[in-house]
Amino acid sequence: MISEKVLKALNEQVGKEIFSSYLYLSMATYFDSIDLLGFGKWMKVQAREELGHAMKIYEFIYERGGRVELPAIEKPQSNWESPLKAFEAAYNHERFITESINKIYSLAKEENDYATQEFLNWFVKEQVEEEAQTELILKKLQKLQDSPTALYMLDKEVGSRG
Ligand code: OFO
Repeated sequence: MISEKVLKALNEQVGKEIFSSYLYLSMATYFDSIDLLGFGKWMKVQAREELGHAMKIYEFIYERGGRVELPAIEKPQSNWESPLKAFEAAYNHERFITESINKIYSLAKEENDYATQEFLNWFVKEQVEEEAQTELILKKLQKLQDSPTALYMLDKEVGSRG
């Protein structure tokens, strides 16, 4: 059986992952609206991945005999000043999610909840990837220096994400 504290934190994390999905879908609408369809596609793939993260936690809660209670999801930002600003926001959001996963990990440790620690190992690794991939695109955007041709090329590159 899972402790109340860990259950509450995992439920909140389900909400955070769904919000991540919502935020990236909102970023997709922004990119599509400025005809950067490659970035738009990248964000749609990311939005789906985030729902997958939420569902992973959902299933774990039930496996441990808990019950999922979905929190309210806030309205995500819908416009950004530039593609660079959108990716800055995505990168910062991933750092926030990493911190949130780490906090649940610490809590599970305090509660001697070995199963949750083991489960969260996947997320700890995944967050390294999530931060690295958004940071890489962010760095590339920082180097563009307003070149429309370079932005077009980068749009093509990120749009090749499957
Ligand atoms: Fe779920 O990793 Fe991004 O937010």
